[in-house]
Amino acid sequence: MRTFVNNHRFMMICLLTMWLKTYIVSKFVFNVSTENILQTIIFVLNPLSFMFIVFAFGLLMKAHFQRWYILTVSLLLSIALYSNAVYFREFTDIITLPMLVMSGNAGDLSTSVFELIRWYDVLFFADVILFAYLIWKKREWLTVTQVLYKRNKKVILAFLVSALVIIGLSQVDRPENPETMTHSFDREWLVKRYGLYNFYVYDAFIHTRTAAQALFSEEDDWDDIHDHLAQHRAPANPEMQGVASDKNVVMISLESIESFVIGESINGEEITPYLNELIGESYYFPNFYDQTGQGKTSDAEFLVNTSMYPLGRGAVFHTHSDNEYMGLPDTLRDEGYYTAAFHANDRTFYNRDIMYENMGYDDYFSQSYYDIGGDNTVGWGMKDIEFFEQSMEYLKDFSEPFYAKLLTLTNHFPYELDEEDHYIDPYSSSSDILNRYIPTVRYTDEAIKLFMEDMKEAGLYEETIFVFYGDHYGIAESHNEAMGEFLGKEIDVFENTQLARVPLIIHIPGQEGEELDTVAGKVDVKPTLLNLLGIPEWPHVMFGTDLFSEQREDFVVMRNGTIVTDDYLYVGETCYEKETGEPTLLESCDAMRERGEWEVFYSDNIIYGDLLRFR
Ligand code: GP9
Ligand code: MN
Repeated sequence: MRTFVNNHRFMMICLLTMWLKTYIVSKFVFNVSTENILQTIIFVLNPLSFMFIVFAFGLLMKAHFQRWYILTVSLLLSIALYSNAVYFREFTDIITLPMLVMSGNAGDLSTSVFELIRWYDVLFFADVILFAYLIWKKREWLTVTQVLYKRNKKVILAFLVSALVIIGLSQVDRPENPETMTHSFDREWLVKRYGLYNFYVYDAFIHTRTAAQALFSEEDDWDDIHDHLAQHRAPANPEMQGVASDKNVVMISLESIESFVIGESINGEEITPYLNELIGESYYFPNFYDQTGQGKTSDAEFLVNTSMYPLGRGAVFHTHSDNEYMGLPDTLRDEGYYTAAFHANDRTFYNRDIMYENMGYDDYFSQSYYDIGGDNTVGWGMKDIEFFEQSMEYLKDFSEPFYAKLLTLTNHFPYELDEEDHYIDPYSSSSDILNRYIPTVRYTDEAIKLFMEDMKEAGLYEETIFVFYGDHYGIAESHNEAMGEFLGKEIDVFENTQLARVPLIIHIPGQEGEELDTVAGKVDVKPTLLNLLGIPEWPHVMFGTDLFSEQREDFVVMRNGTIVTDDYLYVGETCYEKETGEPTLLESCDAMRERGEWEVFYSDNIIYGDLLRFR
């Protein structure tokens, strides 16, 4: 043992430092808590299993290569740790492999990323910098020796066996019902159980498996899916059928707007005065939950246009843009509509250029269609008011009926806005993000008001139905303390789930509207719209149900595995009674959990298998 250490000082030092660093970061940054001593031991040892294998492989290399290999491995592991630490700070999620292809979006992300970086982050790399320095200065002392497998099998085997023992150990402490499908999208759970590095091994496995799925899928795969859909199908409301036949459809994605701002005031000033007024004469859904995954805005677009679930890993716009879909724009085009999307961002962002065409948009009015510059930009890009003004110039000339999808941008994290555009003062709480969020939401509200006035002026208002939806959460869980100050109550699991609600407003000029408290999500938008427009559901494959249906079950499943019905909440393997907010028997949630798991499972299967090509 001693000779081994003497011969491999460099490897031993790197291994021990990386292990310690991984433990500290995983424990404190990812906020992992363990429930018993066995879990703690597993958690502490976990990173070693991966590192033993990777470092053992290095031992076989010639000394010169080995030195660089160890340094590179340490650097790569540090990068993995650091990027996840930064991402987790705001989004309380782990970066998955398909998200790496999204890094093409990095240029536009810069405003968001800078907000998350701290000067002391350089400490994440202090050890690697030190190693590099030592290699240069203390090369003699930092021994590196090649291990010849033929002569020293035992050394290599010892490493591999130790790794296997650790992996085996993490299987000992299994929960009662280990392989629920929920776990495959509970990344925090996976990291706690298997460690960050092994998570990537698992993620790579899932990646390959799902990539292969399209090759082996066949028409028969539909049978079970049809059965599932038929079982939960609720007929659309006949009274609402066709009430908006041949009207134009304007759908507006409200960037990061959550339901908690609706109807709220600060110092007597409403945060969303226009939306509040509009809700008074619209159908409003206060129990409408965010079902997006890592593809955020684009996942929301996917949901409302396909009535299928976005994926649990990465953005479906990125990973499956070649698939066959039955997009809402496509359907409307068949009905004689002209279809267009408006968004003042680069056309390739989120692969929209490809996905929009795939889903059936005739045109995409992206960044280059707008006059952008001077003082009409802030944060991520063009300010909403100008965006709507300039969009209107195109929209006015559209042939009717049309389906126009407009995506706002100003209310995007980190919620920057010039003083002169503040229609309300920032909030004052412990979170700058929440404080700044209030004026940017208010600004978008103003932009919507002006747009609606323009629609009236252009004579288009009466002939159009409007759908507004909050695309996804705006204030991440990491700001729950400030959210507690805002709402004047503690944010427990129940309240946290309620905060996953985003507004859905369906405005049909000439109709009074009403508030409908059905529990729902974006997956329900497409069937609802089809019915309002008088378009038959068949042959559309839809996981949602008409929001006006008398027979619809109150039900929503989110991509983090949370499920909500009228009576229960199922969150993180606990079943809560909604009325009391208290945990109750897990059995009470069995039926909804089963439905939820199959829902996303089948939807994922359609996407991974590209099953719509068989239709
Ligand atoms: C980018 C915009 C914002 O074009 O839609 O995307 P997000 O970061 O909210 O997913
Ligand atoms: Mn968004």
